[in-house]
Amino acid sequence: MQPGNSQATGSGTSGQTKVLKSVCRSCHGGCGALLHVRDGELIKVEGDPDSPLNHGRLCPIGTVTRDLVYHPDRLKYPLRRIGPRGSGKWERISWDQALDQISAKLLAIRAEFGAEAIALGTGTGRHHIRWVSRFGHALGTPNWCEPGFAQCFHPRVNTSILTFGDFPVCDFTGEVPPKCILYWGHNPINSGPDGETRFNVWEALAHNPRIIVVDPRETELAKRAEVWLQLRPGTDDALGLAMLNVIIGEKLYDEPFVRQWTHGFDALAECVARYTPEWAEPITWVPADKIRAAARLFAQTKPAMLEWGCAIEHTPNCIQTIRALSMLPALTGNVDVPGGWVFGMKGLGRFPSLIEKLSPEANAKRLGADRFKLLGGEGADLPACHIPTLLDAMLTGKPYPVKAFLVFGNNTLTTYANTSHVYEALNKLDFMVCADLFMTPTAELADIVLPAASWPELNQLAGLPTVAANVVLAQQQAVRIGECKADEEIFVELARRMKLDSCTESVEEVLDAQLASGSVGLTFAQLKEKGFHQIPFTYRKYEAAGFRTPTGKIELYSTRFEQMGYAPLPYYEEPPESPISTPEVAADYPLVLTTGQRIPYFFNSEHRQLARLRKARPEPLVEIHPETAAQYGIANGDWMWVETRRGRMKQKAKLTEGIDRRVIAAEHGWWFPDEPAPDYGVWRSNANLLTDNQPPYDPAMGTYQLRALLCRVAKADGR
Ligand SMILES: Nc1nc2c(c(=O)[nH]1)N[C@H]1C(S)=C(S)[C@@H](COP(=O)(O)OP(=O)(O)OC[C@H]3O[C@@H](n4cnc5c(=O)[nH]c(N)nc54)[C@H](O)[C@@H]3O)O[C@H]1N2
Ligand SMILES: Nc1nc2c(c(=O)[nH]1)N[C@H]1C(S)=C(S)[C@@H](COP(=O)(O)OP(=O)(O)OC[C@H]3O[C@@H](n4cnc5c(=O)[nH]c(N)nc54)[C@H](O)[C@@H]3O)O[C@H]1N2
Ligand code: SF4
Ligand SMILES: [Mo]
Repeated sequence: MQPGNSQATGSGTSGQTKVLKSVCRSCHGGCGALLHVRDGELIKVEGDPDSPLNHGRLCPIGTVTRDLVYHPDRLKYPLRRIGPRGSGKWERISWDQALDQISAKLLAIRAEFGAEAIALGTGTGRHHIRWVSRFGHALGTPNWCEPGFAQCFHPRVNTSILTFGDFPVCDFTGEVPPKCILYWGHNPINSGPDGETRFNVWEALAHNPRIIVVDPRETELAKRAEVWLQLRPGTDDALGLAMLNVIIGEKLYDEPFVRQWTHGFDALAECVARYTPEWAEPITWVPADKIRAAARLFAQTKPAMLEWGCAIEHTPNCIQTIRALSMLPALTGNVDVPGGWVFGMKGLGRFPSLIEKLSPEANAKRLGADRFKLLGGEGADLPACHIPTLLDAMLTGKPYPVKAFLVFGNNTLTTYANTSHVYEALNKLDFMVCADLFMTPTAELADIVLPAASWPELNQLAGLPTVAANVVLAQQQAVRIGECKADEEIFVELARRMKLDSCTESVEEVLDAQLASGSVGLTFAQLKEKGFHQIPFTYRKYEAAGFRTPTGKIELYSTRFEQMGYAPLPYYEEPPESPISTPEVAADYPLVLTTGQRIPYFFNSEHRQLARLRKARPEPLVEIHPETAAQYGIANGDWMWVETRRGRMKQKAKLTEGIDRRVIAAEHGWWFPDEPAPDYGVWRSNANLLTDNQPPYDPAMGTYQLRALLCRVAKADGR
């Protein structure tokens, strides 16, 4: 820890402790936090007891925030690479030098190849995520991306907006607790729901709801569940369609609601008639009678909510899976009701994304947007480019060259699928910049590395649940480490230096403008004092205004999908690599692989530096059934190879009866910051050495395959 390196904002006199209200952003965020500052140092971080989102609690990651802020390996000043790419040789430079060099290089690339030759990358749900596209739009490039975008949350958001006219979230903070929760491909005990806090989930569980879990692994929630559907990874859509078949076939739906508020029920009924539980059983490996039991329990217990996770978004049929699953609450009338799915109050206001700065020609150049309209085109809420198409453009110069990549908070080599392909593409770039808290194997490939401020070091707004924004919170700067800058500040300074005609206002001006366009009625300075603002909630908003879809109803039959050339009704498609679709591959790679079940101590590839967290999970774990392990001579705790057609990696075997004999589950995000630069062991235990970023993709979203692949295993000699 280096106390001399930090300085508190405000005027606390020596010895006096100042307590600032903020919001933790070490995951997707949301927990209210109290930052205790004395003599310019962050001395304590605790949960805010007043926050309706966590009632004073913090998870293991939030608890060690001080260790993160003051970690000796934090990047503290800008660096310029002095050896060849990947040589690990760096020199310290000033911010002026860094910004001048970046500015000159980007202007030169823009002049020679066009703005679209500059791409921007970021990470999931970051405080600055909207600023990445804002800066891109000001610069004139439509190409920004995030490895979760086609794979995480946004498929649910965009599909829901087209189906319901809005994005539904679970009503965790209302008066009425849910009586039934269906957890689908989601384990919020470990992860926290996307855009809501895990503590709200725990509070709902305290009311003893009836629980249904759809998961190939026996999680803590699966152990508590009344019905656990242990499906084959990647077959969620088949299971969802079979549940719809039961709900419609046995007339378990809410008939008056369906009649008045849905569009296309008869077409859906006809569509799912063939998807019987008996049809689904051999595909999903779930017995037909269990599928019936789950469908009946969900339909007959009210209020019920669907808590869905990213597992359903890690397959190339993700959009139709989401469409099918979203019809479970819709048909059972669990929409915008207390204790069910609700639409939020949108308190946060409109973020000035500067998308209007992109000309129609520039917009049309967004890589992949012509094919994947829910990702980058007319069906997208926040249009982004398609990562595999971007990587191809870096590699081949087609459809046009991409020369520069600016990465603000992503460890590309660990979280993009198919690491070897990604590595090859990044090595083709003319210019790469990484802003991060720490040096990473990805940042080692950059030309310039910038030190980013961590969450207690910066000002921002957060709206929880994400998209719904019923609670608006201020994140506020308590300290600053070294020469770190908030990503937002870096964008403003770069825009000014490049003499762009927008994105040059100060961060606080933008925060105020955003608040002014919402319903909170406070400036950022006022909200900081208050900490958070909760918007009074109303249910059944559709009764006054209808649903914001072309038909004014929930579109079981989607007119917008039809218009864009996508299937208006859900259908099942077998994963592209599976025992059924590629038996010839299965002959060599007989096991089904899923990756990425969340670890409570780390956020994706982060936090391996933090000793107190790493002690809880020193090494990566891969789950395997004891009988399968025995077949390959693998014992609990052995290092074990997992190999696919793309490559191999090793993790430590965790033998468990809670997984099917035919399934392997590997953790994602692994690298070893304690090992030598420039690789930091990223080629050893990284699940994305196994995953696939090649076609087929989801036809509407461009999603690739992370969770239903074929693999083989073998005992490894050691680490
Ligand atoms: N502590 C912590 N919290 C996190 C994260 C983290 O890394 N660490 N990551 C954040 C991110 S980016 C996200 S998207 C969320 C994700 O959080 P969740 O949505 O909860 O997702 P996971 O834990 O990845 O997976 C949930 C479950 O899906 C199961 N699963 C695997 N394959 C399949 C399948 O094919 N079908 C079904 N139905 N289930 C399957 C896994 O066994 C796992 O138990 O968590 C966020 N929160
Ligand atoms: N195999 C497999 N791959 C997956 C998944 C899976 O389940 N399986 N999950 C996918 C999903 S759902 C997602 S969302 C993505 C997640 O992918 P990302 O969200 O991109 O996560 P990371 O690659 O871990 O990148 C986070 C980086 O940001 C840095 N960082 C943290 N805070 C800040 C900050 O304030 N500013 C800056 N500049 N940097 C910061 C961290 O140090 C870290 O290096 O991964 C995807 N990849
Ligand atoms: S759940 Fe997320 S927001 Fe809450 S304390 Fe943990 S890391 Fe922070
Ligand atoms: Mo994610």
